[in-house]
Amino acid sequence: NQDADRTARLLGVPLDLGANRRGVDMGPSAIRYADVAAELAAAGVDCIDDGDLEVPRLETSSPAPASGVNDSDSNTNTNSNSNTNTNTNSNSNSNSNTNAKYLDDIGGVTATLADAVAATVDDDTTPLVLGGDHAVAMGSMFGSGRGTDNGIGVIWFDAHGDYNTPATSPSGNVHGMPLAAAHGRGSFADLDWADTDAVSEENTVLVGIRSLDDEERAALRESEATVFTMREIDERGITAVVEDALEIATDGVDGIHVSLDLDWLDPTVVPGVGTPVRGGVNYREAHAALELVAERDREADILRSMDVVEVNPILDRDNQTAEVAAELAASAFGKRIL
Ligand code: 6HN
Ligand code: MN
Ligand code: MN
Ligand code: MN
Repeated sequence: NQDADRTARLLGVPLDLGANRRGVDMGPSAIRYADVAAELAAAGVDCIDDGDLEVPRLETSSPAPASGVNDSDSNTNTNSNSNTNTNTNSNSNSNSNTNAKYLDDIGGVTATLADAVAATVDDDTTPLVLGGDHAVAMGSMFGSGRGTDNGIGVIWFDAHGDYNTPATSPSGNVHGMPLAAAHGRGSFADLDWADTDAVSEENTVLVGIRSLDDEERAALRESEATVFTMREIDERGITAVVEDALEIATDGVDGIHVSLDLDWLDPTVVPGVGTPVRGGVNYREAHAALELVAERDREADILRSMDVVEVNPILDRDNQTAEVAAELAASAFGKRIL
């Protein structure tokens, strides 16, 4: 054990409304079963487990929003029934969020999570949010950045960009949208639960990306975010890329949020994810990346919050994806070999 000055607070969010695969709601349970608390203890981190947030069940939720907001983006994907809308509110385009399934319920959960994350950070404790699908990261980021003067940076370890909006999403699944929401893009700018000041766009870095939708790619290109694809990792190696990511993410902000989608790794290492994409980082590269986060944190106290998401026990084998999630969280929180 190393001496630690850090306390982690586990916040489980068994949300699957943002993904189209059922099973990711069991992620928090599987990560606890993989003994994340013991992994953190081995990193010298005290661990408080706050249990799980209450999350609406898919069976009793409605995918359509109770109240849409206007989306000014060019919109090729919304339902074709917008003309038959009885239009009880003043928006002529009030159906534009119908292409974001369960967005109202997800907004409720992320607002609650944001409060819990903000309170945890205020308490000088580091939230470790256990997903759940990647939509939970909205709550992590909005809460972590709340009340900061300069916003926070974000490092987004993922196969995907998660930069769709309700107007551009080909699937309607909100787990493909959280980073766009953090930047206040599209109709997210009008949703009262989306805190568009929490995250600094220019301090946002995506690492290991290998799957983008066409409109999502265009939006990322014109954004101020930095994208390091797998190609950069092939050419320059994981440590050089993550050093750059840390430099960019931490510059002039009040700390960073680290968001780890397990599908960042190669599916041969982590079979238990709902949207696998071949060609991800291997086990050792993943650890090197998160160890670099911890190293920078020891120097400059940069890590405000983290989430580990998209663990799907139904698709997993012998809980190995949950185990990798727990181990990687420990690396980010400072576990050392020597
Ligand atoms: N994730 N780009 C696809 C979509 O449906 O928007 C996939 C998103 C995957 C999201 O893995 O967190
Ligand atoms: Mn992903
Ligand atoms: Mn993701
Ligand atoms: Mn600290």
